[in-house]
Amino acid sequence: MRTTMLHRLRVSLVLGLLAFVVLALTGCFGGRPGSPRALFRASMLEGVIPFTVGFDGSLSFDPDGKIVSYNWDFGDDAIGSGVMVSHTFEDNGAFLVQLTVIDEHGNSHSSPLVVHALNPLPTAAFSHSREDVDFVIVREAITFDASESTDDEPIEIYTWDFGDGRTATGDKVTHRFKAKEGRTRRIVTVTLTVTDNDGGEASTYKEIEVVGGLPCNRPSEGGNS
Ligand SMILES: [Ca+2]
Repeated sequence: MRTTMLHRLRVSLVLGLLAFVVLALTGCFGGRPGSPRALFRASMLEGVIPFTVGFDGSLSFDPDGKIVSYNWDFGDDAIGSGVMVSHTFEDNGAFLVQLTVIDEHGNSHSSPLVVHALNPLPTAAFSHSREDVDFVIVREAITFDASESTDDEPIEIYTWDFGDGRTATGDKVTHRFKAKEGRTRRIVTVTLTVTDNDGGEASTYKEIEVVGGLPCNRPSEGGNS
């Protein structure tokens, strides 16, 4: 009798375990019965534009059937289809990429993932009209030209600091360094800062020797020139 009871207990345990496995395989634990699951990975989650990301949706599965379509929304008005796709992000921003899988019964499921597309920063560079000599003369009109600066899109703001308390804006500006009493040679630092349309900034500077002082018995020059 004892052997029969043990046998029944074993059979019950085996049947219970089998039922558990079947339920797990059919996805009947949690979630909507019959729904597929969208799962995917990306080759990278962040990059400087333009950059291409590979997406792999092969981790997706359907517990009681098969997935018949893989649809991608890249979050930047572009879409795609297929188990494995790639997409090039051309604009900077945070993009919500979504994979939607559909099974043969029309059940669907979506999963999201965020890709960060970064703005390329500008580079700042300038020259001036007296590069041919090592110095500039006071009150001489010097042209500063920032057109060597670069960015992936047109630079929006050029800001100059002439190191003498005065500033200016514009890609090409003219500046006259004032004379200072008692100083016939001095070094000024001219700084250019460029700002792109996404707020990205870059700066560069040059040290320039300014030669010439005030004529005798003349006070320091004032006002802008
Ligand atoms: Ca830029």
